[in-house]
Amino acid sequence: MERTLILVKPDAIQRGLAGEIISRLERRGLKIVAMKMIQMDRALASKHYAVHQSKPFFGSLVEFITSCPVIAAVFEGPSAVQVARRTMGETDPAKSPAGSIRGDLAVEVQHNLIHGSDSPENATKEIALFFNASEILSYQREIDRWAGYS
Ligand code: D4T
Repeated sequence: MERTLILVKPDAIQRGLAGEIISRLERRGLKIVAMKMIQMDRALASKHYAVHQSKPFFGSLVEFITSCPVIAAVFEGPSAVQVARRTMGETDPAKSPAGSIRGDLAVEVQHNLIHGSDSPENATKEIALFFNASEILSYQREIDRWAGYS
């Protein structure tokens, strides 16, 4: 079982696509184990995107991600990182296959609707940036029992 950090970005919130995006990840089979709406500040955005600090798009990326509230969530499931990334599509929506979130709903790289961790190691670090351990609630055992798996 793996966990990944998902951010539903400001463009998705403004366009009213949060439900659609969360729903696609849920329908794929990932379970929500934590979720909150937050206004990211520059400090958090800079930490989250530290790897891009030297890139020319860093400034506008931080402006964008702090421009309005985002939904931060932790999704859990087998190979959650890869499953979420495949469901999202490529970083550049223009290169994303139809059927993916970005391939169906976005056209430009900065406004690509959603963030998902790119490795289990980064997922652990990113989840710790946004959530305390006590905010992550796993209902998996109850869900499995309800579904007759245990
Ligand atoms: P995030 O991190 O938002 O899930 O995106 P990805 O993991 O898919 O892609 P990334 O880390 O390479 O890029 C982070 C973020 O920067 C924006 N971006 C990216 C941009 O505005 N201009 C660019 O040229 C690139 C490559 C989009 C996502």
